[in-house]
This record gives sequence, structure tokens and C-alpha cells, in this order.
Amino acid sequence: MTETAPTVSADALRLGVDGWCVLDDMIPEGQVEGVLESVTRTVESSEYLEDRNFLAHNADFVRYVANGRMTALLDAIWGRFYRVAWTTPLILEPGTSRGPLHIDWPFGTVWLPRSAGIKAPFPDTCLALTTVWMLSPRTRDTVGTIVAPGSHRSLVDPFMDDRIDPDTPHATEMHVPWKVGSVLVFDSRLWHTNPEHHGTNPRVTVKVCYSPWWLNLQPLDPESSEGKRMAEEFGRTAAPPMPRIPVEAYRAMPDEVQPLFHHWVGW
Ligand SMILES: O=C(O)CCC(=O)C(=O)O
Repeated sequence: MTETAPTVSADALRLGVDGWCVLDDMIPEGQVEGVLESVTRTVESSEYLEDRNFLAHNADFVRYVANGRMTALLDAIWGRFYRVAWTTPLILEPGTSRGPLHIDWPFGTVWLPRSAGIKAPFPDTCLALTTVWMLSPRTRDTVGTIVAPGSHRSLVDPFMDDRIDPDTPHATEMHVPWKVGSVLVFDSRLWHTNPEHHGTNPRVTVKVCYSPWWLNLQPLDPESSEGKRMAEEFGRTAAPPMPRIPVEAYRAMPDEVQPLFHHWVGW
């Protein structure tokens, strides 16, 4: 290696080869219980149930999304200018079944409301990183996301390929280890799904999708012209609808977090 060769971190290497990696201790042990309670309260609140604007009603979780280990990874992949595309809490109630293998926005088919209509074979480049923030305490029944390592390089959507049955477990799939306060990071082209959940309590995670500055996020706004056009064509909203962030919620974010959300403020 020459002196000018870029340094590729172990996390970035794993993302490239396997399509996923886990960053541990992203929410400190002494704080994660408070974040879990706060997210649970928000998700059950009438305000959230009415407008599904998580960031408008919860200021506690977002404080962590610019953690230095995460931003170092984003920097290694895309350079300094990245942002958050979408954020959504994801609760698995006891009795939830395993989902079908799928990929996340902006890839994906019209089957899920997560598609931006990109045709396979996909470009072999990472356009978005989905992250799953593990908030529930670890128990025997609380297990990690199901992933098919390396499937991000298949460049196909498991829902649109005759060789794949999304409802049948893939031969090499595995559960990501569940560690409270850790974050699963994966290329949004990676085949993945939620595990079944048999715990007595809901399994609480928050998903945050990061993207480089040059990815067009407008279709995520259901009021945007692209969002409306895609919804019309696919018969439903073409992406996870992301309501704009109220100015007060944006101003309450820590300084290092604000640049990740500035583009989505409803000024
Ligand atoms: O529940 C999880 O572990 C994550 C599942 C997920 O990311 C999905 O279904 O898109």
C-alpha cells in the first residue's frame, strides 16, 4: 500500500464484503433504558399516531445519530457530505411472524411502500445505508434482524426474481447478534427481514437511513411532485413517507445532529 492509499476501516470493509456490520455501544449502557422508554411513550402517543412524525414528537433518540463512529463510517464511504434520508421507529409486538426477505429504499419493488422504482440489475454502489438501533433489553426471545450476507452484490430484488422465494429462508441467512445499544448498519440492497418475535414485551428498534448528499430524497415527501407521481404510478406512496421536521424540533437537536436534518426542515 502506498502512503496515499485510502485507509478503509474494518467496518467499511465488512459493509463492502458482507453488506452489513454492527457498531456496538452507540447508546451508552446507562442511557439506553431512558431512550427505550421515551421512544415507547412517543410511539403510543396520540400526537404520533395522528401524524407519524417521529422527529416532531421525540427529541431523545435523535441525539445519538451523529455518534462519531457512525459519522466516521459514513465519511469513509461517501466523504463528508451525507445526511439522514428517513427515520422511523419499528416495534415488533409479541406474536409477530418473520417477514419476507426484502431490500430497502431507494431500491425495492412496488410490493413494499419503499420503492423508488430503480430497475434491476441495480448499480453496484451503495446509495443508502439502513441502520437498526437496538433499544429493547436482550432476552432469550429478543433476536436480531435476519440478513443474507453478501446479497447486496446480487443487484436484484428478492421480490422480482424468479429464482428467489422471499418467504423461504435463504440458505446462508443469519440473525445479526442482538445487543442493546448497538446498531446494525447495512447496505439498503441487502436482503433482510424482521425475525419472528415471541417475547412478552414489544421489541423496539428505530431505523435510520443515511444517504450521500447527491441522492434525491424528494420522493420521500408525500407532498413533493416526485412523491405524488410515484404514488400515482405504483398505486401507493412510493417511499416511507417522511413528514417535514418542524423548525422547533430541528432547533432542539444538538449542533452536530442538525446538519444531518437541515434539508428536511419545514421552514
Ligand atoms: O426488525 C428488524 O430487526 C429490522 C427489520 C427491517 O429492517 C425491515 O423489515 O425492513
